[in-house]
Amino acid sequence: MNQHYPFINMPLPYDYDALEPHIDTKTMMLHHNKHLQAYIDNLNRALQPYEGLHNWTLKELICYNNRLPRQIRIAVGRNAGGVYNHRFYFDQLAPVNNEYPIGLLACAIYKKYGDYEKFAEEWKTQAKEVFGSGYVWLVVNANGCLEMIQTRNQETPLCRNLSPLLCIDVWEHAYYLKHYNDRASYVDDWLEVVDWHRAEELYAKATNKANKKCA
Ligand code: MN3
Repeated sequence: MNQHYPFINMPLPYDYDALEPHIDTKTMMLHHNKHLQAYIDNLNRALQPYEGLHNWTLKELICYNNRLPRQIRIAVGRNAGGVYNHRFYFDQLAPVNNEYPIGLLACAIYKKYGDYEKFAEEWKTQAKEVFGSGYVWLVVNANGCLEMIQTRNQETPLCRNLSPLLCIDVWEHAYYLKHYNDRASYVDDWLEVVDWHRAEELYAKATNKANKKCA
């Protein structure tokens, strides 16, 4: 359901005010109801005249962008990326109080970064380094190892043999109403509402898929 045209904006898996006081209600409403909705509307609008594309999944639209009619490649690339990235962003957040990694993912994080604080510090450094609009992702690479990567605008880590576990949206609309220009304090707040259970599930799937243990 909702895997192909016409894409619809699914309700959040929690209330708009569920991430208070870390991420404020108004930001969540605008981010989901206006920003993500606009990506969905623009994607549907670009695809509407092309019936042959109506059963393409979001991932296909992103990864096989060069097979699309030339005149909609840019629009579909940007907007399908925006839909994928925002769905991922919202789905990984949770109002529950589980602010530390768990399970095998926790082991992998501590092995690579030393401890949670060092992981968080590196995450924050990466988030601050994104120039302009974009995201930072924690991914499992083809060797089964954790890696932090940055993507610009609405580019995604899909199609690159990477399995995303977490992403932080550092477009200003994700934090400006509450945090103004203080991206670092937004990162601190974001870390309080990460759904580490979901990240751990994604990690298990990703490492099975890579079929390799990170050396
Ligand atoms: Mn956004």
